[in-house]
Amino acid sequence: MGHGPMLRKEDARFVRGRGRFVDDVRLPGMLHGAILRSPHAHARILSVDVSAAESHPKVRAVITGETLAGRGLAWMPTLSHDVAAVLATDKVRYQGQEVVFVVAEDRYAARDALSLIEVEYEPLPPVIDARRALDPDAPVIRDDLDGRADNHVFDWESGDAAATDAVFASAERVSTCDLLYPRVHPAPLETCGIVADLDRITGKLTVHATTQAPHTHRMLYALIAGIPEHKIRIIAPDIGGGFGNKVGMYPGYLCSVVGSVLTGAPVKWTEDRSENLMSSSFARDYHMHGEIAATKDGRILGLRVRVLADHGAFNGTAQPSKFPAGFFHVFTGSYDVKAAHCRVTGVYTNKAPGGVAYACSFRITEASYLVERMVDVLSHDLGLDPAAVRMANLLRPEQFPYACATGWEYDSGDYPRTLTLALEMAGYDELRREQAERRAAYEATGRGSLMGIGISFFTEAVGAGPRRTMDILGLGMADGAELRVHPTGTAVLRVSCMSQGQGHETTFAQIVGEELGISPDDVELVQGDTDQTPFGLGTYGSRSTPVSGAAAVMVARKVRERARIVAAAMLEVAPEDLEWHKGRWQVAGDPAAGRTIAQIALAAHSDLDLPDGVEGHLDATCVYNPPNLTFPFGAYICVVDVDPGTGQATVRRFVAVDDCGVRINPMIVEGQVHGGLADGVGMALMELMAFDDDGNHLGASFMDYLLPTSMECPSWELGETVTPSPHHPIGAKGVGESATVGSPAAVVNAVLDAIGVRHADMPLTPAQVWRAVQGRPIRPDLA
Ligand code: MCN
Ligand code: CUM
Repeated sequence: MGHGPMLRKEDARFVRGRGRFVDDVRLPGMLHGAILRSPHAHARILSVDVSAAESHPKVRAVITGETLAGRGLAWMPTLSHDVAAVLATDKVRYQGQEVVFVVAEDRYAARDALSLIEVEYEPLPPVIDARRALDPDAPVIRDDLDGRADNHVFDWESGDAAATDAVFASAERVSTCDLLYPRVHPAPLETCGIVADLDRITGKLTVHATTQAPHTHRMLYALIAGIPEHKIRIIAPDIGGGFGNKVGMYPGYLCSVVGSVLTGAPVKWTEDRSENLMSSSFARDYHMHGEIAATKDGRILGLRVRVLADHGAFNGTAQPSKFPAGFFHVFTGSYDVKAAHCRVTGVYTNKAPGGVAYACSFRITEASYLVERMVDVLSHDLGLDPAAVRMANLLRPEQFPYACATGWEYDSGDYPRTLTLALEMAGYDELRREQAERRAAYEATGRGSLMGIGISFFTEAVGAGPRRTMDILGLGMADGAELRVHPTGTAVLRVSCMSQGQGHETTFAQIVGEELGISPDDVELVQGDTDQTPFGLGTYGSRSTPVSGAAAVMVARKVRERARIVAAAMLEVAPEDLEWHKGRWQVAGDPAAGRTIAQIALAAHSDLDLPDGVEGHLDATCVYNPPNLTFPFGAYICVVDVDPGTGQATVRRFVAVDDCGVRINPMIVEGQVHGGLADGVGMALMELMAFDDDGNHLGASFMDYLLPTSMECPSWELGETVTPSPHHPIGAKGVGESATVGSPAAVVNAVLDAIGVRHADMPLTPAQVWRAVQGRPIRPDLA
């Protein structure tokens, strides 16, 4: 009844242009905000003169850092135990930082008024290269923090250092490599925006906003602005892509709220593309030193990693609070290693804050890229086939549940089966033969193109998370769900998570349909409105299926049990005499005597005599606290053609075999994988947030920050294996970030395999590949 490749309900409105996004919200008397941003990466603010802007005939309010300071709002807490400036008071700390917020009668007037503002800056030397951030003479960025004498944010480690050192000391082979996972940006098509509306009579704040986590935002407004939480309603309408960009709290949101408080009118603020790219949460920026220990025949023994993490000017990463490096410590990946250890040092730089975004699964992107690159480096050094090295080291099915060296318990997997399928689909041996022929021809004639085959095998940990170990701002990561079946048998499910394009209206209806034996068309999803949905932490870290999805299953099962009691009363039998069969409760041994959910729902609202203690109606609530994360995995194989003369790499084929346990909607899962594979091609070959030495942002438009299009992507070849999660009620694992996590390494491995180079950093643009072919140093900053 439920699971299967059902077409997406939401597409009926999206393909007709009838989606309703934040920028479509128009309230009576609505005003418009615009932000004056810093042109400097690091500068002291000497004076701010807004008098000319204030006298603009259409300007209704001008908000400066001083205005906010008067209300105790110039700084806000981040999700990572730091504070971030809302509007700068003392210094600006990155180019594009928010300095003044203007509220005017229309958007053009607000923008015009920005040019009337005079800010006097005293430029300071910036810290742009994270590797220089801890130099003794580096300028101190966060002199606002008490007693801060350097740019150090945190040190964090995981794994057993001594055991790892011992493994390395006795290993036959140690390969090392320095890798940069460059700064990239989630770049959703819809930028961030808000309409804030404070009703001065009721005291109620209604916020329409682009948010992946409406309930978390409600609490943040309560904590930051001091508005009682029951007087705050967050509405997230349709969202045009989030990708982690819409998890955190941005200055523009708070300024719009203050603007509404000051003017008594609703205030809309919508970012433009450059603002989104320059100031909203970026992703990655991990400088990694990897070491891999192995026997001379390629048996992996241990991994050791040092990371320098560029967190920008404020530590605003959004992840479970006990994990400052997110889930990076899953870096042993899919392999059975004896010991592993990582140490991560976070530093401040004069760049925008962020770090955890872009389908990252809380830094598993970085971890997966690291280990999959290191396995190829090892294979290269030992002269072994990278597919064979992976196959020899993959965890075996009988090792699950598997406790890895850094403390995770992988729930389930059959890795060799998945890799074998991918190799078969790709025709791996034939590809290697073709590669050898092409290389021989190229070497003989100096002409033609080279080809490369890149493999990656990833394991993710998604679905945060168990309350006992995971929280955000002290909130345990459990999700509520409410389900109500109407008298005529159709149902409404209310959830706390928030779709940004993942198709939840369809898949959550399918979950309930499957559990209750009704059509998914008869189940409506209510999401993205805190006044109408139960509490929960939101959609990121691919947690919707593992957590809210499980809550939906459990609440439907509760309703089903309630229905059983009603059905028993209808059929005048004991509830124990009933069995659930193909969507009905029926009498064991008498299949003709049964009742569907629709029949039961009507009876539950009727004059039927119900047993004592049964209240009638057909509904339930539940809160799901996951016992563990889910561990989806997959094997990816990329085939590229490289023109050594121009350095141009073209992805010819991409085979992706994903295992996300039971698939609720296989078509949507494939769509998620397609999107993530495109992300991987983009990051591996094109995407880069670049800065010059002064901290000027060099990629603040889509002319400079290059996103992949269908022109750069092949026709994806997908396969699947299904290893259910043993602890999820329907065996499903999250999949929304799998392909973004797994694919960059496959593309990079393929390009480097083609040109026979041990390592070069992303993005492998034609210029970079050409330099690598020529044996010249790679300049990621100039990519
Ligand atoms: N699904 C399924 N069977 C499974 C697993 C998932 O049918 N075994 C379906 C789900 O029901 C859901 C979709 O696949 O419709 C993704 O589910 P899940 O893996 O639970 O991920 P989330 O819904 O929590 O989505 C979050 C994830 C993240 S964190 C980022 S970042 C990302 C991603 O989703 N952002 C996206 N994919 C995106 N896709 C779109 N279109 N837009 C974004 O902003
Ligand atoms: Cu890290 S991006 Mo998603 O978790 O929203």
